Amino acid sequence: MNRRHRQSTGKTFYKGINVVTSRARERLVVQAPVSSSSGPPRPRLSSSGGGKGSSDGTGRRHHIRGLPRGACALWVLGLTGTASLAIGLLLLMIGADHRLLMATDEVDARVLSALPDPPSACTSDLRQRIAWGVGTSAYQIEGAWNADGKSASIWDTWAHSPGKIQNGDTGDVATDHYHKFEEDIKTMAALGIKHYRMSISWTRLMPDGGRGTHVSRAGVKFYTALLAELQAAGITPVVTLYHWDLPQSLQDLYGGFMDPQFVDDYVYYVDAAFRELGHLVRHWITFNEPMSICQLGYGIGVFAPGVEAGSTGQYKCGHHLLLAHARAVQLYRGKYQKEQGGRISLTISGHWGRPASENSEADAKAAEAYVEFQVGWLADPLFLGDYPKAMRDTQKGLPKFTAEQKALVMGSVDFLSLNFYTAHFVKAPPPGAPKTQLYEEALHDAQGNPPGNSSDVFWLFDTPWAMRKMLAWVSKRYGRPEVWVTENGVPLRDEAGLAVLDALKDTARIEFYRGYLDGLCRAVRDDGVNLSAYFAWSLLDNFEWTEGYRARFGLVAVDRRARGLTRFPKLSAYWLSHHFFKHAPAEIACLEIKSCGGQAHQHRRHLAGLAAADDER
Ligand code: PNW
Repeated sequence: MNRRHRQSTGKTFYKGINVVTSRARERLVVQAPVSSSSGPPRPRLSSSGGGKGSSDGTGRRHHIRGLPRGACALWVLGLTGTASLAIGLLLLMIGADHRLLMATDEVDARVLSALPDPPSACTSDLRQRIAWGVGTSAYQIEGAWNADGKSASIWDTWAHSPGKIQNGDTGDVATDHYHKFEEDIKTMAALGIKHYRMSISWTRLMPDGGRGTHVSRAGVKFYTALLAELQAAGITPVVTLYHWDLPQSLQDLYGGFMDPQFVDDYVYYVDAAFRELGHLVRHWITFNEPMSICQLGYGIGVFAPGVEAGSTGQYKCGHHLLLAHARAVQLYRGKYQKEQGGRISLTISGHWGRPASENSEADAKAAEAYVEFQVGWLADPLFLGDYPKAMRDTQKGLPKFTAEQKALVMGSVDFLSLNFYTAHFVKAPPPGAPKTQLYEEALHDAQGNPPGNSSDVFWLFDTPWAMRKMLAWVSKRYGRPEVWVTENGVPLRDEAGLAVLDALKDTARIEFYRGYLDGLCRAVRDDGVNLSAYFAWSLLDNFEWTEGYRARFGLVAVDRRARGLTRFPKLSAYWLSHHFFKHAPAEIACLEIKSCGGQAHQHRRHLAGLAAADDER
């Protein structure tokens, strides 16, 4: 994260970087329905004001009978250009929504010809071997912020404070997943999605937050219904216990993550989650992105709760977070793991560091330190037992682990969960910089070029090559652990502000996934990375933190202008569905048994193909 990060309503928000690709500007014209009737919208679709030249004299050449989802299915046809795929996907869609009816001769040839490439050849083998899924988080999608006894989290408070979020957006309603979860699960099932990373809202499950407080029956009822519905749809949940929505009461009481008391409150909360919901969950994540929580929330203060305590605050927060994580894992392993048969990890994040000058050794050294300071800060204690030496040697505010704490933290993940989005440039610190500064982060090189095409958030560039580098780095540093990529995705530069149906032909997002998945595949094939799972971020266009609803990471668009927050799968959803989601094995299991870490678990038995055969031998 760059220090220049400001809340996006601020003047320093990065604008004016290049548009992702010109392809993203291509747009289909969606026309009003031929006959208007009451009920849901029934759009017509054409590549360029279609409907003018009707082939059958009815003016219905491009008409899609049925709901807006019909428009998407039409693109699926074009995506592959093969009738068999079209029929397969149509059956899939029809199975999910009997109202969808269409015929192949209604497909506009111009739509067919404008569709993007298949994935790289490398991925054809990988796609059956690892789990593919999508991710969301509670505050970003649920809404119902104060329904049924839920209390305020720090993000409710932050979003309700004027000037913190672009456009004054809040998560009060979000995508209304609280009321629409059944529909969202149907959409996932229709797309062949078998793995879903979601989070639990602490204040929905335990409104008063801390030790000794009650568990909300309404909260348990909601998550039980959601998890049961997923199970019925054959979708495996991966559940994050904390995706940034700390109870406001704990922030008020003692400053949240800044106080060691946080550890006991967190453990009390997760105990309730394991007890109440553990029979429906076999994959747990304790915290999402400690880097974002601690640096943005307690270091520079641009995210809730907005504490500006600098690097000392950031490190203190990270320390308590790691201890809370390790205690939660200890609890899970001791009390629940045997009976529930699940696994647990913590989601790490970090940008790749690219030396600003390829030939500068000083920049290369700085770039290495940059990755160590982001990823190593939180992952080294989990795998190697302490903070990176470079940090211990230079960072005064970095707390020290006792021997007992080191033992507790080390080995406290059953696999490595990594969110990965982008690379930034890194330079050697300028002359005269303090000894504590080992690098300088930059969004441009000396020639003013960004590390890749820009997106709709200032910090994310399209750098597919960096996926491979980052995976290879963590794999090497931590001795080839089992790795899951738990987030990866992009908001397109010119997607913001588009009417929802105009945003569905997101070919630039397909190109993004195409590139990153090739990088991912090469990391497995050429660098021996032991990958088990990949989750695209995100299922839905949702509340993108300080960006509000402007930046859209979704595979499925949500029409915020229409009543009902209607969902419309984008072209990228169909592309990922066809090429990846529907090939995923039902279980998430380690690709190479011999190098799987963590506990012995039955997941290993479910391995398809090569890895299982290897294990038998
Ligand atoms: C992550 N940065 O957030 C979160 O896990 C998601 O909830 C979020 O929607 C997604 O990535 C996309 O942003 C980040 O400034 C937010 O570098 C900001 C940064 C990184 C990750």
